[in-house]
This record gives sequence, C-alpha cells and structure tokens, in this order.
Amino acid sequence: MQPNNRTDVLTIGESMVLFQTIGEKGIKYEPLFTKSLAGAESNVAITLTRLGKKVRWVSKLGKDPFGDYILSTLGGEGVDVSYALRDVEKPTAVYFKESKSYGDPTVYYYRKNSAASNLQPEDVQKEWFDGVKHLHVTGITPALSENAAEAIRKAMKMAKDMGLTISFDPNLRRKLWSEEKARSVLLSLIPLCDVFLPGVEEAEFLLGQQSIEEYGESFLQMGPKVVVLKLGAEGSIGFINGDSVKAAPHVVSQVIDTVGAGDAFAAGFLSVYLDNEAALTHVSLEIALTRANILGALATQFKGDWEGNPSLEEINSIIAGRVEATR
Ligand code: KDG
Repeated sequence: MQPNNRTDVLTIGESMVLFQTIGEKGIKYEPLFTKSLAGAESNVAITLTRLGKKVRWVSKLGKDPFGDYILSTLGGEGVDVSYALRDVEKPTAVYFKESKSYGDPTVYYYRKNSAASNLQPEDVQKEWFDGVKHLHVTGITPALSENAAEAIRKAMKMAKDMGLTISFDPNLRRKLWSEEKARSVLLSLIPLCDVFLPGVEEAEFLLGQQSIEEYGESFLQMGPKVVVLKLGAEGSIGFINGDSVKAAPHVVSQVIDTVGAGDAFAAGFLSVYLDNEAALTHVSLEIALTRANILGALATQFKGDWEGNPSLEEINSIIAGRVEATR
C-alpha cells in the first residue's frame, strides 16, 4: 500500500496480541480465551480513524503469524501500516488479560525481548513523518528498553524540528519498569510535547501530592501548551495558558473493563484538538474534553480495548442526545 499524502496523526508504539479469558474464573482455571489486538498507540490509531482522522501507525513486529494478524487488523480498520517494520529474530509480543467478577482486570505481559522492544533510534525514519501534522506517543514503549525509549525520544525531537505538534500520554505501566526509571524518563519527555495527557494518579506519581490546579500549572511550566488531567469518575480538566476548563463526566451505570479507556479518551480529545490547535479556545477545549469523557466512559462498557468504540456519526448522535432506530 502506498502511504497517503495527508496524514493527521503518526503514532509509534508496540501492539500485541491479546488473549482474554472468556469466563471469570481467572487464568489458572479458564480454558477459553479470545484473541484480539491491543496496544495503547494502536488503540488511539483505530479510534481516531473511526473519528475521521487519517492515522499512520509504526512499530516493529516479529515475522510471525501474530505480526501478520496485527497488520491485517490495523489495516482492516483503515490505519496506514505501510511503514511497520518486521524483525526476523524477535517475536511479536503477546499478553493475557484475566477478567474477574470484581476489580480491574489483571494483565500478564510476554513482551521481554519482543520485536518492538528491539526498536532502535536508527529505525526512526524521516519518511514516517511525510505529510504528517501530529505525533502521538505514550510512556509504554519507552518502558520496554533503553533503545525503545531513545527511539521515541528521537521521534519526538524529529517531529518538533519538522513543526509537527506532539501529544504524550504517560500511560504508567508499573509492571514494565522501576518507579525511579519511569519517573525520570517520563519527566524528561514532557518538555518535548505540546499536549500532555496524564491521569491524576500519574500526576501524583510524577510530582508528588499537589492540588489539581497545581498539577496543571506545574506541567504547563515544563513546556506543553495544553495539559489535560483525567479525573476518573469526576470527568477531566484542561489547562492552557491562563485558563482552565472542567468537563463533567459521562456517567455509566457499571464498568466492565477499564483497559483502553485512557486511549479512547486521548483519541476523543485529539479528534477535536487537531481541528482547533492553531487557536485553541476555552470553547474548543471544552468540546474536546466533553468528547474525550464520553469516549473514555464508553470504552469501559465492553471487554477489549477498542472494538466497541464509536464512529464520528455515533458520537455525534450521543452528544446530540438522538436516539437512532436500531431495528
Ligand atoms: O492502554 C491500553 C493498553 O494498556 C493495552 O492495550 C496494552 O499497551 C498495552 C500495555 O502495555 O499495557
């Protein structure tokens, strides 16, 4: 496939094959699993594509059937995968998710020495950025290895030099690295981004205990032009220079699976931000946060990271309060 000339968003990061228990007895006792695709960056890529944006995703996959499956799934969802790399020696990562009838699901990663953890700074090519407006990265791929962290840092610097805007979701994954390392690498990447998207617990992890307003102010001082704090059941709050906007949560009666909700939130936010970034106002920030809150809440309503996320028409209907005929 030839890459498209205009690409709204480039995202770079590890995607994995996800095996999820069908029942709720836990991995030890469950005999049946579903197979699907997961990865924070590809979750954002698919959801932004559904919301009408052109997205390119790049990572390194093994030369194995799991890698083939990831490529065909992402390609089938309309994401440009033409720059994806294959590693003949390292495998595509997999991970297992165990749903229980209580609490958040537990995940078990099998991604040490995966193809994506072998992503090197030299792999990052200028062509990846051709015709691209915006780069989205997360703190997960930098957690995989020193070289993957350097590859992401290089991509952020290249994007900045080429005049792209950059969003960064810290996506803290404590299972992947030590607290010390996570804190120092994540803090070092914040000055490279324009839009920083932490959850309130991640803000506390990075800066210690502060008020919500102090978090917004402290992160803005590090360099981003927009800071968006996810407040969980309280909704979200956005900070720009001299202004802040709080958006009410989209209330759901029960939560089925929180994994992927932050990525849906990021996609919802970026889908509005990208149309308004030249002159982001109080009003457009509020619209972006409102859409992000709805996307994030809806993503908790199904098992799996992205499959149930809505299209642009569906989200517009929800926001307008329309009830569509379903049969
Ligand atoms: O945000 C969702 C991700 O956590 C999930 O898709 C898997 O990338 C993943 C990770 O490292 O946890």
